[in-house]
Amino acid sequence: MDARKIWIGFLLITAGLFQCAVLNPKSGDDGYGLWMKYSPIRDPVLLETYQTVISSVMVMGENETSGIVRDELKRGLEGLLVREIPVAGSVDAPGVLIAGTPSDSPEISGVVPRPVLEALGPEGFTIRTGEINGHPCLVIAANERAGVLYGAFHLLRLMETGQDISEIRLVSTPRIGYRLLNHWDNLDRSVERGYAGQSLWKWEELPGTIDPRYADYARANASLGINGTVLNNVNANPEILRPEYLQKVAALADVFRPYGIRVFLSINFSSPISARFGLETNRRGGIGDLPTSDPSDPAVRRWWQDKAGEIYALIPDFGGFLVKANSEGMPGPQDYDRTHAEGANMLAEALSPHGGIVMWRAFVYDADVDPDRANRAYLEFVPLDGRFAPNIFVQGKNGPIDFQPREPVQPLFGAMPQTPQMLELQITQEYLGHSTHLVYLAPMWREYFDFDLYAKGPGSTLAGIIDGSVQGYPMTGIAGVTNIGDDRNWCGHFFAQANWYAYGRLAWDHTLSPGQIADEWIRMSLSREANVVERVKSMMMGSWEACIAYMTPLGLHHIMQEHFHYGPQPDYADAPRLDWTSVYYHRADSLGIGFDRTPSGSNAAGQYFSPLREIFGDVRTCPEKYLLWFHHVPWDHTMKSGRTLWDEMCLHYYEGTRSVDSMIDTWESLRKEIDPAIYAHVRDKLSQHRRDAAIWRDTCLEYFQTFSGKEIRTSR
Ligand code: BDP
Repeated sequence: MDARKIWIGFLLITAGLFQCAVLNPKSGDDGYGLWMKYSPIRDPVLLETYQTVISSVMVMGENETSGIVRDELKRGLEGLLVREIPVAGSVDAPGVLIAGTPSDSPEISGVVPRPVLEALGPEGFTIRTGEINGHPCLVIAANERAGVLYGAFHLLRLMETGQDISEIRLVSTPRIGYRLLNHWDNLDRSVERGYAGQSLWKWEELPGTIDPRYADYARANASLGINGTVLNNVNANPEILRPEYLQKVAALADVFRPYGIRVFLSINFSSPISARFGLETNRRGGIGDLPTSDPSDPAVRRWWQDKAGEIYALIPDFGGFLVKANSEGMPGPQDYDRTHAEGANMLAEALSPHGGIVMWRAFVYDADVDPDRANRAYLEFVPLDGRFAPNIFVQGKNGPIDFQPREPVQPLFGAMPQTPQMLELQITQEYLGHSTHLVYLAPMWREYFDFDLYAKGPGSTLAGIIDGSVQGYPMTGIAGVTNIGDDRNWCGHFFAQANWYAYGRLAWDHTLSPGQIADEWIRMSLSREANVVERVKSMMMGSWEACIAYMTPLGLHHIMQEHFHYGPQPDYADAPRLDWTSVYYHRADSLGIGFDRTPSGSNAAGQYFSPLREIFGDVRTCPEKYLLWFHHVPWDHTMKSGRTLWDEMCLHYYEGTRSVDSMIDTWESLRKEIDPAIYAHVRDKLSQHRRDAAIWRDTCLEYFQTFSGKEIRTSR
């Protein structure tokens, strides 16, 4: 063998060893287990208390869900308590954990008072201590099986986060009815705005092969109380409604059902059209045999009714349709001079006999409606209030533009009192650094939930509108555009798992604080050491404001790269339409910067209820976080700090990047206390994050400086 071959052999072996050491998930935590790690409780006092309260489990009922509950409790408790937890058949000793519904078990009705059970509704649960046959026991009770599962996960969460359960009397019910994930997954397994690999759904293998990961996905969602999932992209391919795809959808629904999760589909409004007809209004070609999809045409209505019948024959608990219509080139009722309401009502009519709903998106921004994109959804939808069938939600994004790092709340919320409005949040970080930047989104969602729209006077928060308490909606819903893909760690960035977690927790209970949610997530996913928890929490809690500061401070928005939406591109001007460009949004010129949305400009401020319209409309009262959203402000304008707008903007950009530096310092200080694989993964992400943040800062400031003509100040 010559020396060259020996050398190549040596290189190959070294590369192999490196791969095993660095890439082999077994060498550390690969993140697959999410927040359900159930690592042993180290605090001896706590361990002993828990061991006294629980020594065996008894899950009532013989059905798939009770099997899942039994397995989860056994797995969780054995992990946490480091001992075997036997399955009991009766209560003849202290410490039995009993879980079930009153119909599955007489013991439950004996130990949980009837009014408590009644107050739980279909999905709520109670966890309480009690006594059966003279023995102290712990009970998880719910009226429906999914509630028992939610209760089981909640008990494990309480234990993982070190809560006292020795005298527990807890009742928990969801504040919002439909708690959904929206997948923007395409049938070719690409994911629109997905940064964590391909779609989980292996359409080519379904329905014959069921990837075990589907159940893991359902389990993770059930642990948060998520009760539905829209499987495919809102830019929907009509193929999804073909019989062969419906078989695949039904196979997924079968996996999810025992976890309390219903499936929904995004549909293409042109589905009934034959590919032979009308390709101008039907950019993909439909799957039907009709020349039109006009909602007033009886044949079109019948087509949808038949399709609904076909779906429900396969999936009796099918949830309904999500629809993006007349938006970004998608077909819709306006192609036939019909309204959004007429289009939605046709689908609602088809689904209603089966109990299904329509989620009709309000993400529309037709340039003919108003010159300012921010005004358009309100102008199109408010006049339609009262014209939607009862099983329709109008689903709106949180802000009037598009999932920007920060937006004021979409003024449409609260302005359609007769139409249940569903809130759409984006968990995937389309505009917040994809799966590279560490941005914990719960503080952002908290700000949106707490935003007072004054729709019925003070206290009309977005949360109150969505949960129906402000306007009394008969049904309530929330959707989160997922960040999940087939990457081993599900979300691309380990910390992006916290956003999935936080979304689910807030969908169940929007009153939770971001700090509490972060605390739980860290303890369950990373470490229970108090000083690790505190340091990691500090990284998470400041991360959203940091991102805003180095990307789009003080109300700036949509100055990111065209289409890709990752890096900065403030000089982007060359689009087919002005309202797709950065210069349209920031409006920087020699006098100042920002979008005049006061009555002297586009008057988007005027779409809000009083006193918000006055507050936002006046540069003296407009909160500085929204300043450049609503006002074109001179570079020398004096800010609350006493600095000029220009200096303040420089300061924000620099403080944003400095926050990323301190996140890195904090993470490095944790090196010895964190699983090595997670440590290395996050460290690598953070170093790219730091580079990106500096690029954002320098690109934006250098570009805006060409207008302001002022010196860039890097510190206070
Ligand atoms: C934008 C995304 C685009 C989506 C669209 C939507 O850039 O990919 O299709 O929203 O929500 O944010 O329909």
